[in-house]
Amino acid sequence: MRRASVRPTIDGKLTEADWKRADAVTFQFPWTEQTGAKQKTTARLLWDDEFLYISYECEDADITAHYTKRDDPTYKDDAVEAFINPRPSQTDAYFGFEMNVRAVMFDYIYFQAKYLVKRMNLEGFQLATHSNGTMNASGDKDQGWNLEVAIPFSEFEPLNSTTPKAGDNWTINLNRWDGVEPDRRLSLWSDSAMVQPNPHNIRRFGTMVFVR
Ligand SMILES: [Ca+2]
Ligand SMILES: [Ca+2]
Repeated sequence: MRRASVRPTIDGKLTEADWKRADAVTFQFPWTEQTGAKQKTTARLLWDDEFLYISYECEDADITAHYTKRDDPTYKDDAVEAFINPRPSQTDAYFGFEMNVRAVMFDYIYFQAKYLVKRMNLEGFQLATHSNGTMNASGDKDQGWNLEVAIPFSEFEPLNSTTPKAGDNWTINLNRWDGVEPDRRLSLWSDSAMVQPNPHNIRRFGTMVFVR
């Protein structure tokens, strides 16, 4: 993951030269029983001294989202997620950020795959989306939507109070929930190896390397 040369403007438009240079990952669909179109997601990461930046480009022919309040179950909408473990020497806890196309944040710390502490609320983050299509109108054909988020490194303090430097590794996964029941799909960067569609498996997170 490269450093940003200029702080991105968090507006949901991925026009920055740094985003164009950033390495891209695309999501896989491990659960063959899920039905509906396998719509492509491309995610990118950047960092600087203060923030971790994540962008998602989601192809989407039918954009839908209903939840509007902090900590609503945004994963039931068209949504993307970042699961972040800033201290890979432990596998007990990680941060979850689940964000829908309305730019609503559901943030929490998940502990021992049992205790979801949603009263953890990020401060100082920026989140924006940009849609090319119409939300909650199933009669037409949409193109897709983007999401752009900046998370201050200071917010990872409960698990890691040091600001990352070049050469550090964290582990993460990036996910997307897409579609309307019964045609609903979970895709992700690193296969969680769960039997049912479920992204929560910290032992299967991928490695994110901070590169100068
Ligand atoms: Ca931007
Ligand atoms: Ca929260």
